[in-house]
Amino acid sequence: MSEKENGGVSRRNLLGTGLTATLAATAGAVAGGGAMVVTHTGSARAETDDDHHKKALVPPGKLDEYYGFWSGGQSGELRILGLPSMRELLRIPVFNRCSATGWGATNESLQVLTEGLTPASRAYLSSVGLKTYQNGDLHHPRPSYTDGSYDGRYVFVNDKANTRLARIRLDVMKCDKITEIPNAHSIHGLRLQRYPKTGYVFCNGENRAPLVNTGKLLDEPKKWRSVFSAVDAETMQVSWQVIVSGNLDNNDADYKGKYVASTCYNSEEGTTVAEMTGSDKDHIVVFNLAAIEQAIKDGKAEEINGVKVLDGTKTSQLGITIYVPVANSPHGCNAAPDGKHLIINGKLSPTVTIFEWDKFDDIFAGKSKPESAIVGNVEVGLGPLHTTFDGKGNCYTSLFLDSQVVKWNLDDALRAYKGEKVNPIRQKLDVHYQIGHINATHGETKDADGKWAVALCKFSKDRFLNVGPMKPENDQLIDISGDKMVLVHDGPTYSEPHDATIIHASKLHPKEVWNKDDDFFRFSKEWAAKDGVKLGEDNKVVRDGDNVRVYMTAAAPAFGLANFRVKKGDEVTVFVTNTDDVVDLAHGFTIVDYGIAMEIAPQATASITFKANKPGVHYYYCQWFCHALHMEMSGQMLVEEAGA
Ligand code: CUK
Ligand code: CUA
Repeated sequence: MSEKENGGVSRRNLLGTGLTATLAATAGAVAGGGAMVVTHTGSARAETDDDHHKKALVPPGKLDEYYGFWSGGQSGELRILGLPSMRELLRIPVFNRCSATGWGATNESLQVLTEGLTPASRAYLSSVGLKTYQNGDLHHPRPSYTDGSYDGRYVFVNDKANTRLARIRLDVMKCDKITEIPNAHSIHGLRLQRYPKTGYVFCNGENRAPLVNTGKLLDEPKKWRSVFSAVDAETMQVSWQVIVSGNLDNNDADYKGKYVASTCYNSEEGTTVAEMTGSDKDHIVVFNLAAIEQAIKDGKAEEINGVKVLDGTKTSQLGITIYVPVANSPHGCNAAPDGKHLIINGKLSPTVTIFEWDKFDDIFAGKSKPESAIVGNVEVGLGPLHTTFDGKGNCYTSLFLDSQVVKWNLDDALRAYKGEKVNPIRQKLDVHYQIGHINATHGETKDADGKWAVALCKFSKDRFLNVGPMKPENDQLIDISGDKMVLVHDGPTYSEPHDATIIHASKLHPKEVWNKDDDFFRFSKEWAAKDGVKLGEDNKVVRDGDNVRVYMTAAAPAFGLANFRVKKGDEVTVFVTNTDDVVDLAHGFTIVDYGIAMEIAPQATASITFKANKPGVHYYYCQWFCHALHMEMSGQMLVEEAGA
């Protein structure tokens, strides 16, 4: 590395960073010069931007300190990034179809994708020749909690496009449950119960629609409803729902397990932009969990589509919700890690409004007015969307219109609201461009550690090579560990991360290989049991009328069956078990000219069902490079003409 590439940083400081490559280069230079000049160690020097870039550098072979769970937006997938390197580590297909893994085509994935559909959707999909939806719009990945800390069990994600909630198992990084939420329309805001644990998953039905939505009330939008849902995190069944006035955008839960709050940008209950932004006030709605559970027990709920639904509108007498007016069109809703405060982001208003959770006690008890929960209001800049936290009393709010992140101090904001002459604003940092979410390391837990924040920018414009009219998004990494925020990395991403949550690597311990008896393989296990076949041992073709079940192993570099023979018109299910017990030794199974492909990770079984309607010799091959003889890992499906 030349002196110029070092950016003028002295040898002493390079040593201080502890980068082995640099160290070696420096040692060489020292030896060449014939003198040991490692002096001044420990002397103070202001950090430069260059130092920050180096902090984010993860040299080859070194591991990241954090896992980031990245929303894939309209791509429908979840992604795992390593931080601070911002390297993409894995894509987890959820609502999308995946060519590599066969997600959406394998029986295992179809079980997950279909079992939670509502009867109405199942009927609709089958009428158009589909088993499940082919797309999704995944905005909010949220890891499960125990007592306000990440517990490493699951990540939950919403589907705004097709009103679903999905769960990803963190031990194997696979989606294992998807539930379509009845009575709601478009799940947007999604947050989890923090205390005592997750518990409930809170899902905001963003759009107002007729309840029940079967073709009536088409021209009476005032009678349409937005519905809030609580889903049981273990069973993934809807526990209860609450009808609200207005609509539901983003939500968050407190740290005591008592309340959930949600923003509403359409208190007008309009259907056009002009109507929805007509009034200069909207509101937040606060849900009282104990009161809701009591009302359900007391039989106050109406059962709609198999779910207990309560009236939580402004005119309800149940005492389960309160409505607090805030400035027009609020968006983000973020519980601070101090456990006491809730930040509502103004969007159309250049302000954030601070609430104190405990004040809701007296409001629900009828002892004080809803507005009494407001304990601060800060003018932060234009287009505040979301806020994250460093655990040291500072808040970081994204400003969509200003393309900035504003750092402000919570205590100072509370004091300023009481009339003291303090300015809570600490710094504004340009980001590129039009930032949506911002999220800091552990910022949504009581373990917020104030190290890094990611700014998820909607526009990248000129930040990357021009790739035509569609540009990548730009996820920027910000060092928030010092007094000043410093931008350290530009990260192009595919459409469209709305949000990300970041977990320290010490919190997660994914398996290296599958447990071959995992319940994820229940489809294959059940069929194998019926057919008297030992998965992973037997290689066998079972004919059962027109149904043919082909069981085979995959052990590098060969499939257990060199070929199998079926007849045109047969319904064929191929079960492949990867018997290799070696880290990272995945196999695949692709049938040429049949549109069939799936992944089989170490010790996994995957299966896929199709009609053998095309006679001929069709090679199957392993599409995951697994061995020096990977190219040879193939066989033939021989499809006879019917009656042959
Ligand atoms: S929302 Cu996209 S920027 Cu769906 Cu969390 Cu705010
Ligand atoms: Cu097995 Cu490539």
